[in-house]
Amino acid sequence: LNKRREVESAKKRVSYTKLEESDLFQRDTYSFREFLLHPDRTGIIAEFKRKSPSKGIINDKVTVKQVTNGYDAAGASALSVLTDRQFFMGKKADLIKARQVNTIPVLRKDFMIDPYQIIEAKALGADIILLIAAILTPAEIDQLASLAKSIGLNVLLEIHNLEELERSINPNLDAIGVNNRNLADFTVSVETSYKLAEHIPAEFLKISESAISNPQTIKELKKAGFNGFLIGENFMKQADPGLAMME
Ligand code: IGP
Repeated sequence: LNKRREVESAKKRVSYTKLEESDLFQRDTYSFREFLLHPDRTGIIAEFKRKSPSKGIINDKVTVKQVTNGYDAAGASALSVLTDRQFFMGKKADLIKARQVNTIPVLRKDFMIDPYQIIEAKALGADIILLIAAILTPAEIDQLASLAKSIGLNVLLEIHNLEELERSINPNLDAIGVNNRNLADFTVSVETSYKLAEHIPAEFLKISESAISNPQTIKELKKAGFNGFLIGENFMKQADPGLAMME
């Protein structure tokens, strides 16, 4: 068993080294803050998502290049790309593609639970990683966030209630995202964002995630102090998501 463990950890070291030597890993990442607060950008983090557990297939007829170039042209501050295959029909190649054909920050949208995924995220071209408070202990969040910061990645922590916010907050985070969708039962309410806004300390960027479907909501979220708006389905369900964002 010990021998076996040695072999496994040697293998892991080799694959870590390979990731760290890749060109994408070596690049300097974009600053999430700079693009979110840029006066010529909308604050929208526009998502490429073919399928979701709550909606099934949303759009499987568009390409990463077509959609993300459209989002950039429409003023997106960042792109969000799902890499989870099982629930979202995403793949790692989607993230690499989004990075190669755009010059704005890209968020790796996945369920990150292991340091390996953080190293891998950078090697796939991500600028931002997502940590979900509901599935991680405060110690795990601290460990993953500090690893991410040490290699230049921006960290977005997703929360759904006050308890998750209070137990998870730490100085290695850049942004706090309030998910308006309850991952336990898929119900949505933008009220969740309004309720939690005042509890997020001023040094963190404030993001509202999910179920945002019109410009009026964005206006109101801005008034409540939000800097970023993560939008997926509302754009992706259109034949031309980039054009839908423009309108
Ligand atoms: C986008 P919507 O309702 O605009 O498609 O939501 C985004 O917030 C949602 O995809 C999301 C998500 C997540 C997906 C939020 N948190 C965590 C996967 C994992």
